[in-house]
Formats: sequence, structure tokens, C-alpha cells
Amino acid sequence: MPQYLVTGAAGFIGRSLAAALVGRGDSVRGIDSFISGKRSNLSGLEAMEFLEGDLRNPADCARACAGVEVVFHEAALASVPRSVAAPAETNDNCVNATLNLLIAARAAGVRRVVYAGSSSAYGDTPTLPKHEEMAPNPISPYAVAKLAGEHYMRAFTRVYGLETVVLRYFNVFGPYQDPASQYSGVLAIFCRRMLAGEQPTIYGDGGQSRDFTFIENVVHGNLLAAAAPAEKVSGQMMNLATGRRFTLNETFAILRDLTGFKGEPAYAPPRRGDIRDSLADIGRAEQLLGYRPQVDFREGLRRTVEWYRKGNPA
Ligand code: UD2
Repeated sequence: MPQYLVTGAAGFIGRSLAAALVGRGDSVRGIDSFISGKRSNLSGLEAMEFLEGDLRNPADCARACAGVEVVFHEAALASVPRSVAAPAETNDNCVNATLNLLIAARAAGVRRVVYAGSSSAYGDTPTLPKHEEMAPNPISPYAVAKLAGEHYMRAFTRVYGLETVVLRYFNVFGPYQDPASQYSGVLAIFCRRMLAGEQPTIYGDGGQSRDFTFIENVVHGNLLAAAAPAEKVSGQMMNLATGRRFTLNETFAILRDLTGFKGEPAYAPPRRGDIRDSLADIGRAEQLLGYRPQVDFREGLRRTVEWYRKGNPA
């Protein structure tokens, strides 16, 4: 029986986490519906037991959770603009799916669920850095949906005693992030376009900033969250980020050096549902998990550009 379940195992973050678990010799099951995950992301994960399934379906959740000790819940439709275009779809795949998964996890005797939360929960409040005591202020349907999942986690700990840990990710980037969709993360899109010599588009004036977090830091935080003592972390929510922020204009300049792109960005009107600035206080994850960022932004970008330059994704 696998010890770990990774939902969204064919997606960017799920795939990376599953690879780390498999790499250290753990037994892992992955599930993905391929709505946004890619079959090609499963290559290299042959040691993982894979289920094609959809968390909107309770029977698939039950199959996925059977015999598992710890669940990493990474499956989601991860995009603010996608949720603006289709809020019900985001709700089904984030909120309903998460509730189904929790019900199945409890029924199967899963010990702990580690949940991929989102920095979007903080919304557009001017206070920086964002710390966990701040009242949530979700703006987009996506932010609402990811925040609802957080509340379900805490409720399942309080009411049923299921161990849950919420990690609020801040703009994760790195190898295996899909650059090809209009709903992709900005750095994946910029890497792909600039390596191809195509002009990237900045929505707004480019002064908006993000605590861009390299994927290895997120994997590291998840492994710590799975292993930490329940009395320290169960029912807790914490930021998972770097504690540094870069504007899109700064990011473009760094990428110009890394990719050799010669042009300027195009500027277009700001995106609906966007927030201006995002920066994490990472003190709580440091205190509760012993978390420290392993790879800084520039090094993460360098590795990411190299990955796309090699012709990935295949
Ligand atoms: C939100 C969350 C993030 C994660 C993500 C879903 C915040 C602060 N962050 O990311 O934690 O949950 O949703 O994967 O809420 N942009 C351009 N040009 C492009 C594409 C994007 O300028 O071609 C801009 C976009 O308008 C935004 C910034 O880049 O200002 C980042 O956009 P994103 O879609 O990469 O991520 P974001 O911040 O919505």
C-alpha cells in the first residue's frame, strides 16, 4: 500500500513533489484528471502508482485514498483569470473536489492531509509582508475557492480529528510549469516567449510585485509539513514563500539577461481580479517546520530558463 497520495500528480507542483518522494524511495500513488495536468509530466515517475481519476467523483477519491497515510492535495485549477472566465468550474474542481477528498480521506483512515493553499487569500490589502494573522480578503473566484479549501481543512481537524496542514504558496515557478496555456503562470509564459524571441506582454505597468517561489522550496516545505509533529502543525496554516519580492519589470530585466531576448515587453491593461503586491512573512513556517528557502529567485530563474531552453516540455 502506498504511504503517500499526491493529487494533481500530472501537474506542475504535484509532479515535482511526487518525483521527490519517489526519489527518496517512498511508495507513492498519484491521481490526476488531466484537465490541466499533462501525461508527459508522468515520465520519470514510473515507480509511482498512477490513477487517472477526478476528485469531483467521490468514488475516485475513495480509490485514491485507500491505504494511504498522508495526502498531498495539489490538484486544482490554478489560475485567477480562468476562475474569472468560469467561476463554477473553479468551484467544482477546487471546493467540491477538496471536500470529496477530505470525506474519502477520513473514511479511509488517512492520518494527515497537507493542502496547497494560495497567497491569493490575502487579496489586495496594502500591508506587506502578508502574515497569517491577517484577515483573508479574497478578490477572485479562484482566491475564494482556495480559501474555502483551507477552511474545510481546519474544520476536518476540529470536528473529526483528521490532521491537516495548510501551506499558502506564493507564486510558484520552475521546471514542468506549463508555459503553453493562456492561464499559465507569468514566468513560464515569459521564459517560453523570450527564448523563442517573442515579445512578452505585461498586464498593467509592470510595477506589480510577487514573492516568486522556486518549486524546490515548495517541495521542501511539503516534506517538512508531512513529517512535523501533529501537536505543532495540525490545524495550522502557514505561508510558503521566500520573503523577497520582485516586480514584473525587474523580472523581465533578469530574464532578458538569462534568455538573450533583445526586445522590450508590450504593455496591456491590467487583468481583472489581479492584486498589486504580494510578499510573505515566512516566520511561521520557519518556526513550525524549520523551513528555510533552499533556492533564491535568481538561481531558480536560471534553472528554469535552462530547463525550457533544453526544449522542455517535450
Ligand atoms: C495567483 C496567486 C498564486 C497562485 C496563482 C495560481 C497571488 C498574489 N498569487 O497568482 O499564489 O495561487 O494565482 O497559480 O494572488 N501577467 C502578465 N503577463 C502575462 C501573464 C501574467 O503581466 O502574460 C501578470 C498578471 O497580470 C499578474 C502577474 O503577472 O499581475 C502574475 O500573474 P500569474 O497569473 O502568474 O499569477 P497570480 O499573481 O495571479
